[in-house]
Amino acid sequence: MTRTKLVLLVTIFTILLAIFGGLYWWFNREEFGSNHSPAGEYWGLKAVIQTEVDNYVDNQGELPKGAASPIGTYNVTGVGTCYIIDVCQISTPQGGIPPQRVPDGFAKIDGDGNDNFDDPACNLIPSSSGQHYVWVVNEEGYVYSVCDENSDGTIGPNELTDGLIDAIWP
Ligand SMILES: [Ca+2]
Ligand SMILES: [Ca+2]
Repeated sequence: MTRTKLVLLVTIFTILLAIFGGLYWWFNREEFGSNHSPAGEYWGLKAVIQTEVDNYVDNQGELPKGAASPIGTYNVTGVGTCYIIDVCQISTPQGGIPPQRVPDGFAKIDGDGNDNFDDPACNLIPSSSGQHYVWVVNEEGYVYSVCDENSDGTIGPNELTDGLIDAIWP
């Protein structure tokens, strides 16, 4: 085999490798991006909130349920009374959720005492309108959510269930 033929062979082999690598990536890109599924986003955010709640409890010795007084409560099905989490208290100074950049998945509900933005001392706003979840914490510090499943702007009696509801996100 001449040197030219060898170089040609190696070049062709390299190009084929690149093509198959590209195809492999193309057909597996959904799998690689699975964290962007509703379930991936929901559980990812829940884990972040749980970490920030844990940090807050460690640092402050109390639940992040409002600066001056508790924002409000929801009675989560199968869990019991939970406090609405103050999004500002899990945003600073611990820093897991950057100030002014609340991620998707935090709902703002008309009226007082019913969502994560309702602490009068908190000036954060949701990432956009039409979000579905309000995040709460029970007395033991475990994070749960309730969901405005029917998008009517309230958390009704049938919407007090923890977890990703009907793949609704955010
Ligand atoms: Ca509200
Ligand atoms: Ca509702």
